[in-house]
Amino acid sequence: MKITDAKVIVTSPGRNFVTLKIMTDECVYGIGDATLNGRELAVVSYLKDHVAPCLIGRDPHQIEDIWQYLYRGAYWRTGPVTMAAIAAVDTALWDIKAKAANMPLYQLLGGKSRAGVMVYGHANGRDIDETIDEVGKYVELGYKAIRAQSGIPGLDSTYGVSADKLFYEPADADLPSENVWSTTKYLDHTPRLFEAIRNKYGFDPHLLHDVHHRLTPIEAARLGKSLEPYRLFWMEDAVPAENQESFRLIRQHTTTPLAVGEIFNTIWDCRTLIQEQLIDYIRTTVVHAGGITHLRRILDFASIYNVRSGCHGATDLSPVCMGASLHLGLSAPNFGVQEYMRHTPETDEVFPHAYSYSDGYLYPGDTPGHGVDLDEALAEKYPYRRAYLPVNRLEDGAMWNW
Ligand code: GCO
Ligand code: MG
Repeated sequence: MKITDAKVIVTSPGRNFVTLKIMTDECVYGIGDATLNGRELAVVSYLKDHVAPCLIGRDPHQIEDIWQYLYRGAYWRTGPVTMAAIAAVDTALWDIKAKAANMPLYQLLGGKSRAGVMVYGHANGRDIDETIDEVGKYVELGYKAIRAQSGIPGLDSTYGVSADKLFYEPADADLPSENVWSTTKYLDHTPRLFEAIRNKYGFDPHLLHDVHHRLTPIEAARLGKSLEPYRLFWMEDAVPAENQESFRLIRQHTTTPLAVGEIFNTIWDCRTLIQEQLIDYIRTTVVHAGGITHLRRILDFASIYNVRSGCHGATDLSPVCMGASLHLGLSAPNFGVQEYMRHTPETDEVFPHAYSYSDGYLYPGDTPGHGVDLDEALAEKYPYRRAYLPVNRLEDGAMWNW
């Protein structure tokens, strides 16, 4: 088999997605997600101008060799743009291999380790009462795990709180909108939120919370400690993690489980975190961490240290990434949970897929490949629109982490 073409498709059915379609001389094609929120066109150029020409004529079955060729061969290693481009190629090649084998991808990854993939949904409200109601909606839908975020008294807008509940989209502006942040107000408010949720729903649903890189290590330690009575499933992205050693300090002070890694690109970004057992869940995902090939390497490494997966699954990761992630989640021995922020009906129509939700779990389906396709004619009807994530400032105007 030979690769005959590699086409990059940009579409915006409510938000931007970049997709790579690799064609072969045997009429089998594969699809990979290459979406990098707010920096989409950089990956488009990387793929079109620098990767596609190198793929033509290669055997698509040589997945590992092509991965190494693109990673080592570029000389300039790692980084979100490079790794999203490599991920797209890798995902498309696994799709081709599984289609050629006439098997769902999870079979090639070792078969099922579990019946379904437990997912968590996003409950968010302007205040504690509204958040409690939103958590209730997810309980009704059968979710076993629910992330809870709430507006903070005294702050106009906060990360993770949206008007449209089920289809929340953070990349909401043509130029970045601005939020204001107060750590003091947040640290006072958040334990109250979880106390109220536990009082209402008891300890049955798993509860998760995303700090979105807002704290310093000692502040994160304090938050983790104050949330211990509410037994969270995890506290996510408590601090920025360029400095992996920060987590040593948090870990010394709290038994609240820790998750991090949605913005990591390689195993090197989490090596210390995993090896020193400073975290419990690694959030790297297919599109931003080098595809199935590299993410599987990270998860295998993590399994030795009792770290489980908690793959990122926000709306900016396309259904193609979700499909691929579900196959890996079904097979990985150390799967933990999969984030599931629902895509809009428009997005689902552009990306017909075999996966389905039922009673708190996603199932990848048994279609050969990863089970997600792209309707190119429909995709064309939604041209690219520039869209940015917000930025965040402290009350005195200084830039802070978003
Ligand atoms: C999450 C994330 C997202 C990100 C978004 C950025 O946990 O789902 O933090 O909401 O902010 O994916 O592109
Ligand atoms: Mg997050």
